[in-house]
Amino acid sequence: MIKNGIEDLVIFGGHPVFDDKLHVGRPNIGNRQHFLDLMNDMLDRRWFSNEGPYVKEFEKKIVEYLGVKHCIAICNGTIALEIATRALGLKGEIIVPSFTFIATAHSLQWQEITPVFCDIDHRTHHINPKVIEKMITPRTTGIFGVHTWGRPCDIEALSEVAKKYNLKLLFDASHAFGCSHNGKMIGNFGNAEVFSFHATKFFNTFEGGAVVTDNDDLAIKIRLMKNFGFAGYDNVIYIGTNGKMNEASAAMGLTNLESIDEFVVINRRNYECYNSLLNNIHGIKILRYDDHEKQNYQYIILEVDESETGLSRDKLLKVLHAENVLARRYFYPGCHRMEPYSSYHPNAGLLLPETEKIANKVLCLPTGTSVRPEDVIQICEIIRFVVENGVEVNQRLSAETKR
Ligand code: T4K
Repeated sequence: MIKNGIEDLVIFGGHPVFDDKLHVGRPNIGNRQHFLDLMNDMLDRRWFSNEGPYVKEFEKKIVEYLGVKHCIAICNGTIALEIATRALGLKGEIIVPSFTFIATAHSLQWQEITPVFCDIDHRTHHINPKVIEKMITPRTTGIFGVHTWGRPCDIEALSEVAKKYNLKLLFDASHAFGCSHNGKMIGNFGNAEVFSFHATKFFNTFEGGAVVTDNDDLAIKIRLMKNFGFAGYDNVIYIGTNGKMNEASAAMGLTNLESIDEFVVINRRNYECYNSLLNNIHGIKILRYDDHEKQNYQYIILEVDESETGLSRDKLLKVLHAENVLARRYFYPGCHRMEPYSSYHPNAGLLLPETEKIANKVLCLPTGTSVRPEDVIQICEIIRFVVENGVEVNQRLSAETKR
């Protein structure tokens, strides 16, 4: 490692370990030529959207891959959440974790449904089913579980609460494409599950998403709603929107589906490398995946315990960014601390102690097919070096901030 003393850190005047920026969320890309061939055919065909042949094939392949009855491809995950919510007839209040990407909450508020933020279990980072019952009111119509980091939330417990109170259960499975729970692919649970296929996701269609469900009537409704509510020419039977996936996205999806196993192999290699190099650093905990299930290993998640490292997550982040390692604080500061929610309920944090604790500790590191093992080794060496010199780095950063 090239750092002999803390003055070698870029933040104190040294040279960066990486010349180019290393991002979290660099897209995984399948066979380029295959994609370009599909694009050529698409241009020849002059069919770009509106249930084109690639979208139909893509939906069929997703149905086969997940073992679900229906897949409706959508233009992105946020619109997919909105459409699924509306098609399920949800209104009033829906219980959601605050520790999630803002789109989970916004997809509800956009429809004037109130997201009621529920605390997480700090061990799993998932909505805590034990707390949910306390948040149910006569206005509650549903629960959103989020399979954060691709690890399934407590599906059985959530299903029980939903059944007991006659609530709909929808899963935001944006992180969990290609993952399983008890051997069954994510996509098969609750009333419906929603995926994001955004560029930064394990599996991407540039922008994109899908709703998957086994419910025939719900699937028909979603399919109509994503096309303005049109049921044939000149006949609109629901309020709808434009949620259609375009053909270029579907072609990217078809291309990437063929390489999905290779993406997993690379992500797993990176995860194992991170895991072995970081697991004995005091105050740094890496989130583990259950190797008995199918995983996509897309998120390398650390919890930084300042009482042991001597410096906060935010200071570690600052040092890493200076070295061109663009780690991210997903999902800081929690939806309840963002607008409009923080104005509506300024004291919501009092009911979300675990969310607040985890949102202040979590750091997400770069992985994916663009990240090489030698990059991972270097990133881990920087982290080890900074934590080993945590007290000194902290003091110096604090002194510089005061100046
Ligand atoms: N629910 C959950 C739980 C979600 O995580 C998300 C999306 C959704 C719902 C909504 O699904 P979508 O409507 O997005 O399909 C990013 C993504 O934009 C967002 O899709 C994702 N979650 C979220 C976790 O991360 P930002 O604001 O952090 O994006 P940004 O622009 O900072 O990009 C992230 C990193 O990725 C950057 O470091 C650069 C890199 N990047 C990004 C793009 C777009 C690339 O290298 N290439 C690219 O093409 O939200």
